[in-house]
Amino acid sequence: MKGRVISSTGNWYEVETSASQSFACKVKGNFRLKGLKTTNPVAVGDWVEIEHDPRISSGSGMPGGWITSIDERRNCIIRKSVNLSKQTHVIAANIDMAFLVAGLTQPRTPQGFLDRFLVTAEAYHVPVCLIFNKSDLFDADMQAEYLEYSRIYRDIGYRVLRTSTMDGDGIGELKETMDGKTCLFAGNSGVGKSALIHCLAPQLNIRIGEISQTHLKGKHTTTYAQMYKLWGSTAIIDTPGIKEFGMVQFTKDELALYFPEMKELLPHCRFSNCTHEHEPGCAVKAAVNEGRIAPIRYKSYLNILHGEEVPAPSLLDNRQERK
Ligand SMILES: Nc1nc2c(ncn2[C@@H]2O[C@H](COP(=O)(O)OP(=O)(O)O)[C@@H](O)[C@H]2O)c(=O)[nH]1
Ligand SMILES: [Mg+2]
Ligand SMILES: [Zn+2]
Repeated sequence: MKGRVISSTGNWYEVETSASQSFACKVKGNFRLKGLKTTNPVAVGDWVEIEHDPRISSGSGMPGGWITSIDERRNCIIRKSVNLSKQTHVIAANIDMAFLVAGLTQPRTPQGFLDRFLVTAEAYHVPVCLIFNKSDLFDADMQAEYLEYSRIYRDIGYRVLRTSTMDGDGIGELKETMDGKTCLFAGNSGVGKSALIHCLAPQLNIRIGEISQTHLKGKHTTTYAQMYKLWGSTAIIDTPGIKEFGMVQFTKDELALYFPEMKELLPHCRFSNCTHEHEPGCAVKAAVNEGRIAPIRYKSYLNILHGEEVPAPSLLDNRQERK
């Protein structure tokens, strides 16, 4: 049977089949040995092949089974394993789109945060939709700022939406954008992630990004991602307990590859190891000077290059709200 991993507690994986039946599965032993330097061979979001086995029981009441194979992943999000520093832990796999909820007011999301998030998502091959929420609070200046942001980010290939959970602005468009996708919501605390999820699926009593009481009671310090169905095949992956995401290891000469508007220009720089900062014959700088690259994006590039910005934002819902 084919199914999708919707939650995991380390040893057990809950797999939902296309017939909406859930199985508590274990992974065949030889699987674990197959080389990969990850602490978990299977992650939430993975598409897997399972075999029902009545002898297997997790005590959860679900029928038991074995995961016998995993489909190739289109992308995955990883972090360094807590205990074994050389190993990585796959947090979630096969994310169709990450939604970065941003604020222009109450709170404001720094633009450097947006760009760092986008760089990280590019490195992970996860498409992004930017959501400017709380549009009911926008005054004329913020509205102008929103239009400027949407022009800049749409130009380089990102989807940009404006929403309000108060008056319903843009919620229909957001639903359309999410439809049929496995989504991940991120954004700094207070921007309205929980409110948006509640708007989208009021029937679901999920508290995205918040560690549930049951998790807190457990002795595990690590919590695991969980997939929730919103409607149809539309789902959201929640990743409680993970604050930082700064595990994308890229070298400085790779950085421009994660700026879509710079990527295509790179072959035209005079020097193949151009940092696009002060070299002569730099195609990126020429594009900035000619207005083909937004100055704020170039500034973010330089900030990240010099590591002067705030720590990398999480591609995962962050935990700042937890006291
Ligand atoms: N005015 C306004 N307030 C909002 C909107 N969305 C959320 N809020 C409020 O912003 C605060 C933080 O929202 P919450 O969903 O908890 O943010 P989270 O930390 O990103 O999950 C709450 O008081 C919400 O009621 C919105 O579209 N407009
Ligand atoms: Mg929240
Ligand atoms: Zn250059």
